[in-house]
Parts: sequence; C-alpha cells; structure tokens
Amino acid sequence: MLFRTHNTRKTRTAAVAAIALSLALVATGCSAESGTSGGTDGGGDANLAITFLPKNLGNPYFDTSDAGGETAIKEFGGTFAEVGPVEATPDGQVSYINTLTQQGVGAIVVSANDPKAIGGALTEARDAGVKVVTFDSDTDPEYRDVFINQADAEGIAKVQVDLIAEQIGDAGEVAILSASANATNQNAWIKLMEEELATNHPNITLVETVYGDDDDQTSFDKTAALLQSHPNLKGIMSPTTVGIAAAARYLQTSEYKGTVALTGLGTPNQLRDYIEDGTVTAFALWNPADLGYLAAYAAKALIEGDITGADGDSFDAGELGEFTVGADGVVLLGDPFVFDKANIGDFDF
Ligand code: RAM
Repeated sequence: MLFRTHNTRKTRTAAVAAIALSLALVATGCSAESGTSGGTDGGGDANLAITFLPKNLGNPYFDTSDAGGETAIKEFGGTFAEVGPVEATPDGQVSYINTLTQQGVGAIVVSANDPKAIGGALTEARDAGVKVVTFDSDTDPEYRDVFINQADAEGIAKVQVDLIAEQIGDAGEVAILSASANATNQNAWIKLMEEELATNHPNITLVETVYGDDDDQTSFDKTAALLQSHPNLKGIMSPTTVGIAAAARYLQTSEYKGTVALTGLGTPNQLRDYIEDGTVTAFALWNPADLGYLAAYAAKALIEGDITGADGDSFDAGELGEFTVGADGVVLLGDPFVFDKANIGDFDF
C-alpha cells in the first residue's frame, strides 16, 4: 500500500509526483484499517507493544495517521493500540502516559499538545524503559528519542503563505485560525508564516491569530468572530485540519463565500465539498498515513536497539524504504503537497 521515495527525492517535481502516487495508493490501502487490535508480538524478545497517543481523539487526521501506524505494526508482528484524551489540552495526555508506563509498553508514539507539559511523564516512561517517539507535534527534544516530522517547517509555512497570497492578489488583511495555543507544531509554523509574510509579502497584513483548540465548534465560532471583527478581511489561513474544515463550513453558507479566501492544512475528505463548490480553492497537507507508518517503524527500530535517535542512525521503514535520523533526533517524512479541484478526486483520506 505504500511506496518508497520520501527519503530519496531527486527533484521537487519528482517528489511531488511520487507523493501524489503514494497518497493515492495509501488511500485505498489504509481506508479499511481501524480498530485497536494488532498481531501477536514477534521479533524474539523485543516488546513490540506500541501505543499511539494523538493530541485528541475524534480527529480524522489522527484516525488516518494512527491507521497507518497500525498497518506498519501488523506488518512487523507487534501489538497496536490507540488511546487519547477527548480535548487537546496541554496536560490531557499525562494520565495516559502514566498508565502506559505502568503497563510496560515497548513504545509510545505521541503528538504533543505542549512542548513541556508532558515532559515529566515521558521522562518517567523512558526511565522505565519505554521508548518515546513524537510525531506530528514535538515536545522539547530532551523528552523523546526521536521526532517524526511530517515536512520541514519552513516548507509548511511557505506553502500556506504562497497559497493565500495567490488567492488574494498578494495584498490585504489576513488572519490565522490555529489549533490550541500551546501546540508545538502550529506555533512553529505560525512564527515562520509571520516571517515569510514580513519578508516577501509587504502588502499583506496579518491582523489577528485566534485559537479554535482543534475543536470543531470553537473553530467555527472563532471564524465567525474573525469575520465580524475584521470587515476588510480578505483571507484566512488555518494550519489545522480541524480549523480549516470548520472555517470552510462557516464560509460556505455565509455572505463571505467567494470573497474571503481560505487555505491552510486540511484533509481531502473533509474539504472535498468545499473545493467542489468553490468555498476553498487549494490547501496543503502531507500523507498522515505515511506519517504514522514511519513513526511505528521508528518505534520498532528503537525497541530493537537498531537506533538510539543519534544523528546518522538509519532504519528500515517497510514499504517507505530506509530513513536516516538527522540533527536533534528528527526524521523527515517528505514535502507538503497541494490539493485543488484538479487532483482532489485522486485522494480518499
Ligand atoms: C490537526 C492537528 C495536527 C496538525 C494537522 C495539520 O489535525 O492540529 O497536529 O498537524 O491539523
């Protein structure tokens, strides 16, 4: 269901084409995967019980990434589980981490709501022998073994700014609708988006950044409030799949449809209708299933002692091929990919 090319990119064009192919393939391969059961433990004495801990449950993005993890874990004969809080609060994951430590899992694969709030619990887990992989949203590096980064932060920031600039004629007021205020990934991207706007788009003004907490209703309400407080708003960037979907739903039936542009990071299935009716023109993302798949293989490599998370360590990631750990224990999946009316029909996740 997956392919290998993320780590052997030759040109940007080739990479984008390859990622498109991957997304198309994985869409079919992973759509039937769900649930919390896995295979039986294998690999000799290695404890391949690997639990995914998303920012919160009920987000299709994490459903897809964690299903990718489950696919990988079944492939190598480990045991997959997924647990997580209902709300994406800074310390909402602490009790789950403590329980997993008591249970003696082999590894925790976590997307952090805050760079520090789960640090103490993760340190206790690691002291007890549990390997810690962050993916999607990192903690401070001292709290984990490796971070599986979906795409380079500069690229994620730039693709969103490029899209909004294109959609509003490179001038006017824009706002950002983010996830939770402490999210490591969103905050890193927003900082770089601000820099990119200041450096390359002098006629665009960022008037406000608001937080929908990766909660659908809060994100919807924040969109309404933004449009009310800024009557000259020309565009919204939402670097969260929950935020962009809620904002699109608001815009679709509002007087702003077609006049206020919306872009950011979304999943094709959540945004398909809005692309088709013109509420949204184009948005970006990577392949969440590949992200979870890669994170699971990194957990296996840590558990089996093939890697420690040191710069230059390399490991096998099944159908994605061989990956190498970079500086600060970061493993890079690939490039972001832009979805629009012309290609959205090729994807199902
Ligand atoms: C949401 C989450 C996640 C982020 C995506 C783009 O699903 O906030 O962390 O990576 O959006």
